[in-house]
Amino acid sequence: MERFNGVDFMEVDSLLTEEEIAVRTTIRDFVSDRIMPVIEKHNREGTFPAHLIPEMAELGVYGANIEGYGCAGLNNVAYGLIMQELERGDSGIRSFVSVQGGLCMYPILAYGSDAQKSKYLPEMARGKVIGCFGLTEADFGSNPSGMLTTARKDGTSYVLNGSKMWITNGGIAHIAIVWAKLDGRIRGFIVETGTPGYTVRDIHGKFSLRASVTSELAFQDCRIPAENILPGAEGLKGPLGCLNQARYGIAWGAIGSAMACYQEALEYAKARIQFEKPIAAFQMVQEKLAWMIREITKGQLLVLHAARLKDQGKLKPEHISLSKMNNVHIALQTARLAREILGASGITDEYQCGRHMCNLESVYTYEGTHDIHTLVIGEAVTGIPAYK
Ligand code: TGC
Ligand code: FAD
Repeated sequence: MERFNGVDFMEVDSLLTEEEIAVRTTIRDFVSDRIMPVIEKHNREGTFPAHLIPEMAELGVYGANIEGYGCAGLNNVAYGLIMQELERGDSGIRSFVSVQGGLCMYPILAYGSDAQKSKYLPEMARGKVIGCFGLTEADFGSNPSGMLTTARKDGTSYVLNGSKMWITNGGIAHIAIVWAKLDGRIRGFIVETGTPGYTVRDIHGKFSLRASVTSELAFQDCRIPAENILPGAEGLKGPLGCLNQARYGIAWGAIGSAMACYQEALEYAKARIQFEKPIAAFQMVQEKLAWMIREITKGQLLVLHAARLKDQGKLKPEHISLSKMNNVHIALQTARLAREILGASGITDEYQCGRHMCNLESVYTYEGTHDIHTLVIGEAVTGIPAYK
């Protein structure tokens, strides 16, 4: 498979360590060799390339920034570069890894008991146990605090009732991290997916994230052992703490999609002849390419700074909101411009930009919509919440 050499207009690589570059090279090669040859087929057929799960475990991508439990223990730059490279392949692959690490391993690590950590984390790092994260409900997306799913203590069990919508990895998961109200307060539960009363229905007909499994989960008197509650999480800040991890990864991942689209548009523009010239020679095409590389470069610097702050324990939720919303926005615009530069060719899956463009529509909406992140930043700068 043809190598991808990355996009680095302003020597951003000079700010990376040798180890960070080595991690990136490993994942970049994996994406070129193992993801690119199969991704259009999976996207067309609407299937997730599950055969890659153990291969990605070998590379240490699940919970890669977690210390111990068989995880890679990388810093947050290397972790971000993994997300970037995976999303250069496809947002669905990065989603799978984000959910596994940021939304399922992280809550067990941060809020779980020692027994839960040793039971699940090593198996999850090895890709033997796959997780999904159930926060959103059909009527409670941006406003998860209104959720209707409940948990009731009954002897040595909790009994769950309700449903969750739009759940990544739902149909292929072995465990679900489910957020439900216990006596009116949001708590997290580990639900093993074979439990009686737990059902899953995959959502079809998606034009976005087609190479990712998205499902609805339903709980009808679903009885789980009392030890499956996450003891350290209470209130909405529990799930929002997990979203901080995954949103951070998305901010990096979006740059990967943008780099793929930019590279494709640049090569196409240099090769495509109209009016006896390569279209790259026209000012209006150059303006688009210049916009893309300008925004990609700013996005690269933004996430690199965010990563260094995260490694120092200084990254705040509003910094993550700014990084996620900015980078997904510019990635989506880059994909649209690339599609435009490719003309009619841009609407077929012989090229990547259309797939990235459709994927990024989901990325723009999930993990907090663009507008919700705008309001998070609005609250941070004014001190006034404007969600309600
Ligand atoms: P609010 O009253 O502001 O906050 C409730 C409590 O949470 C605390 N908090 C945070 N804690 C940690 N991290 C954050 N980012 C936090 N933001 C707020 C806050 O301090 C408070 O704590 P306490 O001690 O006072 O209880 O809550 P609100 O109900 O007004 O909502 C605020 C809002 C709108 C920002 C929040 O609900 C939100 O972020 N909504 C968006 C929902 C969302 O992002 N859903 C994502 C679902 S998962 C998903 O999409 C996975 S896709 C995965 C993939 O495939 O990659
Ligand atoms: P709504 O909340 O109904 O929003 C609709 C529109 O209204 C948006 O434009 C929004 O910005 C706007 N809006 C809402 N409130 C306000 C406000 N206060 N001010 C201004 N504008 C507002 N969830 C999970 O829990 N786990 C998962 O694994 C998961 N995976 C997903 C995978 C995919 C492919 C998709 C598409 C979604 C996934 N989600 C998941 C759900 C996702 O987090 C929600 O779709 C998202 O939070 C938005 O909720 P909603 O779709 O209900 O939109």
